[in-house]
Amino acid sequence: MDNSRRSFIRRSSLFGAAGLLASSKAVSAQHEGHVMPKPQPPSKKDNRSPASIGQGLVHTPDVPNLPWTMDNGVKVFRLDPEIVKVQLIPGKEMYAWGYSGSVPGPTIEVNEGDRVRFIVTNKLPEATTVHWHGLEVPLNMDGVPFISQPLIEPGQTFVYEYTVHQNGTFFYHSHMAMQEMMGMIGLFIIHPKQPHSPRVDKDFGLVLQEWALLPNNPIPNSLAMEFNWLTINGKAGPATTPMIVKQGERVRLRIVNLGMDHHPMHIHGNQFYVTGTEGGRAPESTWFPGNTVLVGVAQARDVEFDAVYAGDWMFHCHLPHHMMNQMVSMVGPMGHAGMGPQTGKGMEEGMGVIRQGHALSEDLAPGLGRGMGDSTEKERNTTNLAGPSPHLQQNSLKEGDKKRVPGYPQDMVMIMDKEVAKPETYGLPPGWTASMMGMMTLVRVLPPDVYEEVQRRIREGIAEPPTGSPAQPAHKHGS
Ligand SMILES: [Cu+2]
Repeated sequence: MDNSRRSFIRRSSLFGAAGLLASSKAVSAQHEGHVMPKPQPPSKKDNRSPASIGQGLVHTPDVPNLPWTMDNGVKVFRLDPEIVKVQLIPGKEMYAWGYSGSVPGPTIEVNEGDRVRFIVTNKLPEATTVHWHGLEVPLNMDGVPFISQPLIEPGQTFVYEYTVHQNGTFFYHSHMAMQEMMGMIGLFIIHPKQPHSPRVDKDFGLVLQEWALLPNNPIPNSLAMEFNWLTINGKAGPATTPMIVKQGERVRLRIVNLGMDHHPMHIHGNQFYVTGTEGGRAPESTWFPGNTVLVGVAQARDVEFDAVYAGDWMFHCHLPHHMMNQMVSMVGPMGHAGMGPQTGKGMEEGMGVIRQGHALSEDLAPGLGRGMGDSTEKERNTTNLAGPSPHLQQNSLKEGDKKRVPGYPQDMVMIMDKEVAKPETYGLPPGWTASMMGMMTLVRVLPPDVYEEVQRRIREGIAEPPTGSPAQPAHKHGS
């Protein structure tokens, strides 16, 4: 190996260990949502056309629906681009850009054939527009600055109005690239005039996003090509709210992706069929089974399955680096007396200050934006492993012996059961949160009695963490 190659590997920060979570502060066990006021749900009286009854309303965990009012047969929405404080997990917040108090923006849900109007008042400090991704609308409603409309300057209002004649899973987003990277996307669901068959009982919407957050900086680095926070509906595991399904129900998951990476989304314990794309419903003759669906950038994928197997089934991106939180290569002295990846860049490199070379050079590109300076000094006697963990200590080698194992250390275990407890987590086994990081959530297929109990807890707002320790579960899940 020549010198430059060796130095590349030494300096590379691609091989970081997972997750370092900062906060040990007590966090409210309430349903952790976005901080801004949430839009109210639409009123019952003029709610849905008969066509959508039986389709089930789409539920987007952790994201509100956008309310609307009727005006002479037109559904009128207010959709305001603005800055939103987002809690990725308890103890980790960022300022992203979204719509009407939510990142991703609130879910728009309408019926095929609806006339819709969007009153967009720009509350950002820079100009924007809204593009309706996949919708067949007149050019002057397409939301592309200069080509289809003037920019919406800060404080200005622009009104979009058109009739939707498609159905399926669509989305809206800013048509300014860097604004997209700041979070400006939301779901746009259109229910069909003729209900699809077979009907689904539970219909969920999931928005995949990725963020690069430098240490101690709550503002995403929209220039980054590497990402250390991966979210579903604005939450990273284990803060993603599980999807609750009664055993035997048919489930649809609608997944959209707007970011720099494609995400192979994988479900455990079930097979599904891809039943729709960003172009709408797919003919049944084209369906084929799988358990991983690649959701590419700018794509939508609908998958459906009959939830016949009771269990808490993971649904997650299978890219290993997307199954982590706050991935940084400089978490403690990984190279310290061990045989794992080398660390130890300084704060300047970490913050993107370049003294020589360029940002994409062999020396800098892998590590830019990943240094943590003062926590990486080699003489500092700390370990990557968060602990103590009874599992790790029971049959394990002595620390000195571990460090002679090539590659050690890699993964770590962190339990956040209490911090993320909410009604939807009722009955999960102690320690469940240790297996949930990044772009991960759960489809909880529950026997009727447990399902009813979770529904009761949702209605009454009861959030309790599991009791007992991971080593000695207090009770078996589902019993
Ligand atoms: Cu991914």
